[in-house]
Amino acid sequence: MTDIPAAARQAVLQARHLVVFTGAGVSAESGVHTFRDALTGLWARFDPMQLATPEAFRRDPALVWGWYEWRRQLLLGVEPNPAHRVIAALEQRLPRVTLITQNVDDLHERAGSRKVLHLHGSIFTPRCFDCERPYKFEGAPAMAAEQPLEPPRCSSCNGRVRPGVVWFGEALPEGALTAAFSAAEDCDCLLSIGTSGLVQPAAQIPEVAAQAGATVIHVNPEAVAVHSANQYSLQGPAGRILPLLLADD
Ligand code: BV8
Ligand code: ZN
Repeated sequence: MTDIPAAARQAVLQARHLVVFTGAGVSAESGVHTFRDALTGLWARFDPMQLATPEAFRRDPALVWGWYEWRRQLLLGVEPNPAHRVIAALEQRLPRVTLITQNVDDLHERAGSRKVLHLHGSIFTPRCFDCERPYKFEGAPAMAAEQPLEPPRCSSCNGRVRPGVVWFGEALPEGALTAAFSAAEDCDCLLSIGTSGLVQPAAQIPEVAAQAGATVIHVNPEAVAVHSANQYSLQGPAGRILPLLLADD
């Protein structure tokens, strides 16, 4: 049983302003592939970095759209896990919580989190690649397996519809990014859950909080290098570690 150092638990439960910063690992126990999982099927031959770009979509829209529809279909079949639920419970309990996610799923919202800053957009908000007009999905994708799928067309300009995510080489949404950085500067505790910290500029968020003097706590089955007394690496799956924060309540 991984117990949580009392000082780390206290820093979270007594935070004036807690920032929760999540990556793909927070959804792993819901059965959602992280980026570093070996992807199955058609996608095993492609590196997500090569699929999640505007160039890839221009080059082969059906391959990219098929990849996202496969992921959306998987997401429609999974549930939030205890990690998502503890994060939603912390929002109810603490004076101020800012939830920042790199994930494009809606599991935080489905677990009850009310305000989620999506730094990399959402798979559930497609729009026209040309005129940016939002597109409304007509029901669930009907994919027997991972396969290329021709994207729908925009009703006003006939452009191809693209996923509502931020691709590599694309700017992050201004509002969410500004709010995320100012929350990191203001918080007194930051919980970083399930991220490999490789993608910029999101990966700077925990560092900004640490520089501002916040206690920074990493939750990850892999040890995260910590360099000061007010940083902690809680090694283990988020679905098991996070409930310990609220244990013996
Ligand atoms: C930008 C949406 C500028 C899409 C994503 C060099 C060359 C080219 C580009 C760059 C470069 N250097 C920097 C860049 C910029 C680039 C970048 O950072 N590249 C990296 C790879 C080097 N960044 C960008 O391009 C960004 N845009 O910079 O724009 C600009 C400015 C103005 C105008 C124009 C342009 C945009 C980046 C956003 C990309 N989109 N997602 C989609 O989802 O398909 S990124 C995507 O990958 C995710 O959103 C996430 O951010 C990232 C994956 O990271 P993680 O979430 O950490 O997941 P990962 O799988 O890596 O790790 C999972 C972790 O969980 C692991 O640590 C694992 O141990 C842990 N775990 C596993 N199980 C559990 C667990 N933890 C807890 N519990 C468990 N059970
Ligand atoms: Zn259009």
